[in-house]
Amino acid sequence: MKYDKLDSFDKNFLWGSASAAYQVEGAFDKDGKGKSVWDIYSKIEGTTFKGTNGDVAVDHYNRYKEDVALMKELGLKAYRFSISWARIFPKGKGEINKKGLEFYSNLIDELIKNNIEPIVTIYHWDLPQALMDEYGGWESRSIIEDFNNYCITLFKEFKGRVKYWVTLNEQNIFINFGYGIGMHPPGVKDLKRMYEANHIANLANAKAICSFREIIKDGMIGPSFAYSPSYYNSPNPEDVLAGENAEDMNSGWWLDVYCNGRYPKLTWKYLERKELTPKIEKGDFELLKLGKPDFIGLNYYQTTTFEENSLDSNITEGNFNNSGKKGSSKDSGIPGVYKTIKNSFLETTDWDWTIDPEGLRIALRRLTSKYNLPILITENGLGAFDKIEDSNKIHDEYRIDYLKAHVKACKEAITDGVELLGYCTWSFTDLLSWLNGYQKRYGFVYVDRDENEGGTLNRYKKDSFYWYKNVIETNGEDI
Ligand code: BGP
Repeated sequence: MKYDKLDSFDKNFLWGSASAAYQVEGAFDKDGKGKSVWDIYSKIEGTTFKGTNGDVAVDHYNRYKEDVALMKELGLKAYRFSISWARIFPKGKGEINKKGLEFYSNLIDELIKNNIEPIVTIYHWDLPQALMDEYGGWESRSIIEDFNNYCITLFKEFKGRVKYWVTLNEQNIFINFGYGIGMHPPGVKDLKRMYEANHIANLANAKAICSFREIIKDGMIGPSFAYSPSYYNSPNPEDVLAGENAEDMNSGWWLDVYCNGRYPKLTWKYLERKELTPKIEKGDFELLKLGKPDFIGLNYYQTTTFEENSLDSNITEGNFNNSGKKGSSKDSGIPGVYKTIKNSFLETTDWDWTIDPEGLRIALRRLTSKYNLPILITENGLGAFDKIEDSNKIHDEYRIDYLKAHVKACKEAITDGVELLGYCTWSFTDLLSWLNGYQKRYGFVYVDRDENEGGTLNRYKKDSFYWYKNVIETNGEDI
C-alpha cells in the first residue's frame, strides 16, 4: 500500500537502543561472577575474529553511569540490556551472588532516574559454564527448572521497576549456531541434538512466561526472534516453494511454538521423515500453549532470497563473512528444500548482509497477519567500519541513511495496521561482536577499542547520535 500521509508514532512509543551483557560489560570475573560458556569458548583458538573475547569488552560494568548519562543526553526513552546469568548465579543455580544483583539493580535505578525505560533480556547467550559442565546446558531438561528459578529471582527482584522483559534472545540463532553449524558454544554439529535442545529451550521459555504471569501483573514479556523474511528468487513455482519451505522451517518452527503452542505441520512432517523431530513428553504441549507471549520481540537485520535446490545438489553448508571482506560469504542450502541466492535488487554491507528497509515492513506485516500480537523491535542496525577523524568526529552518514529508511518502514507498517510498541537500535555504544570482533561497529557512541584489546575505551558521539536525538525529540515526525 502506498499512502500520501503516514500515521504518527504513539506518544508512548519506546525509542530505544540495545546491548547484551557479554558484548558490553567486561569484568568477566569481577565481584563473584561465574564463567559463562562464552568466557570459555572465545578462548579456544579459531572461534572468534582475531581471538577477541569479552573479558573487558567496552567496560560498561565500570562505566555504566557514563553510558546512561550519554543515553540521557541523546534522549533515549528505553534501553534494552541483558543480565548475565552467571553474575546472578555463578554456578547457574544455588547460591545467589548479591553483588551481581546489585549491579543490575543500580543500572535499573540509574535508568529510571533518567526517565529511561529498562527492557531486560533474561538470556542473551551467556549460559553459566557450570550448567554446561554439569548436564550439557540446553540439552538437558534440568535446565528448565534452573532457568525458571533464575527468572523468578529476577522477576521478584525487579518487579515494579521493570515492565518489559525478553525471555530468550534469538533462540533460533543460539540453537542453530550452537548445535547445527557449530559456530557458537558448545560448537556442536548435529541436527538431532539441535532439534532436541531447541525443544527444551521452547519449554524453558514457556515455563518462564508462566512464572512471570504469577509474579508480575502489569508487565509484558516475550522472546526476541531473529526474523529474516524469505523472498522467492523468481515467480517460478519451484522457487516459490523453496521460499515457503524456508519461511516454515526457519521462522514458523519457532514462532508457531511461541505464539500458538504447536510446531508447523509441514516442517514437522519433513523432520519426522528424517527422524529429527524432538522427543515429546506428556504435558509438553500443554505447557507450550500456556506460554503465549505478550509481544513478539523482533530482531531485524536483513531478508534472505531463496531458490529451488535439487535433491542431489551439493549446495549445503555456506560460508560466513566474519572479516568484513565484502563478497567473501558463500550461499548455503538444504538439498531438496532450498538454497540461498544473492538478491540483485539489494545492496549489501561489508559483511554481506542485505540492506532492505522494505523487508522490515514486510517482516512486521507478516508477523502481524500470522500471529496478531504487538511487536517490539528489539534490534535493528548497521554494522560498519567507522573512522574517527580529527577532533574525534565520526561521520557515519551511511548509518543515518540506514536507520532513517528503517524508521520510515516502521511508520509505514504502523499505517498498515501493525501494533508497534517500540524500536530499539542495535546498538547504543559500539561493542564486541560475537564472531566479528570490534571492527564491526553498530553504535551511536564510538568506543576506542580494537582487536588487540587496545584502546582507551573512551566514548565519542557519532553524527548518528545527533540524528537519533532529533528523531526522538520529534517523536519520529522529522527523520
Ligand atoms: C544479533 C544478536 C546481537 C548482535 C547482532 C549483530 O543476532 O542478538 O547480540 O550481535 O546480532 O550481529 P553481529 O554482531 O554478528 O554483527
